[in-house]
Amino acid sequence: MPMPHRTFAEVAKRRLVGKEGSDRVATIRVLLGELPGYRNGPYADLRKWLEGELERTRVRAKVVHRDSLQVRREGAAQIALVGPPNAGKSSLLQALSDIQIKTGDYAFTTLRPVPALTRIGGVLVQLVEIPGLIEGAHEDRGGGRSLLGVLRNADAIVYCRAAAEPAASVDVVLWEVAAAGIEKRAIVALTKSDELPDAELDRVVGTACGESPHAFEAVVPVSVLEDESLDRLRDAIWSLTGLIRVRPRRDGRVDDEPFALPAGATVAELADQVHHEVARSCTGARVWGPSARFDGQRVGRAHVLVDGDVAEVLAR
Ligand SMILES: Nc1nc2c(ncn2[C@@H]2O[C@H](COP(=O)(O)OP(=O)(O)OP(=O)(O)O)[C@@H](O)[C@H]2O)c(=O)[nH]1
Ligand SMILES: [Mg+2]
Repeated sequence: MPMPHRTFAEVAKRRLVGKEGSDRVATIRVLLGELPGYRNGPYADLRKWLEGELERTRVRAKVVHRDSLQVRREGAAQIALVGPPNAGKSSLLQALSDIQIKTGDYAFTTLRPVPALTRIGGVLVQLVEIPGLIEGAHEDRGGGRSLLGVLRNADAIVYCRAAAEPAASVDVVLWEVAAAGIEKRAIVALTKSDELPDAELDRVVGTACGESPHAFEAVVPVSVLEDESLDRLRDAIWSLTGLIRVRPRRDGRVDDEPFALPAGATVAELADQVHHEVARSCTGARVWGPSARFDGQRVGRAHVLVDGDVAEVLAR
């Protein structure tokens, strides 16, 4: 008995997440081998889709070759990590995801933008370390223009600064980003916070923004040695995305995987993410959580959802 085609499609998509190049091609080949050989119907459609993916993966591999700085977007949002050399960007990337990346006690360990996925409250968010922004980057020193190009595509920025270093250590990076005309929501991560005693750290948090004209939404001390500080950074990064998490409820069961929706999203928009068809027939929802006045409140299509809600879409 072959796997139901819908299940197969889900499994296939899951197995392809985060894979590129030869790795992705190999996975697609295996999937094609597992697919029943019907000539029409849903399995034939899946075959067509997988063959298309094979072709698109090959094209992308060539493009990546020519312009290796492009970062393919994945997840609900893309957040850039920038900062002076040796600030601990790669270490944060590693601590927040499961990638293995070179870290080192010297400048310019990382030479290209490195993406990694991190899960925040059940939603995947892409982090990208953007290394090597040096003075003159906006005039293309050190290949700065394409690095700044990657930054321009991001949704928000985490400026990384070692807590024990002076505030001025991020000035060059701030200045280059501003000179490139890039303005985005941003926070400061005060990295390696374990290197300072608490009292000293409090003082640094209070003065972290220095003379900088940038408005930071938060200053978060963080150490890769302290899981709690990493969770606080995750929360701050989530706020930067401007998204809300809503968990769908179906047949009395709450799904673990939330939907990520733009802040201010309504029940109708949630229904649209569940399925376009559902959006049309949706009459409202039952809501649990912060936007509900009581558990299971019946609301209309225009009800505005908030982060942490659980909603059961009602359809005709
Ligand atoms: N004590 C302590 N050391 C850290 C922490 N995070 C990073 N480091 C150290 O700081 C050094 C630099 O870390 P990296 O993660 O390579 O820094 P980076 O910003 O990626 O550096 P470049 O890619 O070279 O620009 C390494 O020796 C790390 O072990 C931390 O939370 N605490
Ligand atoms: Mg690095």
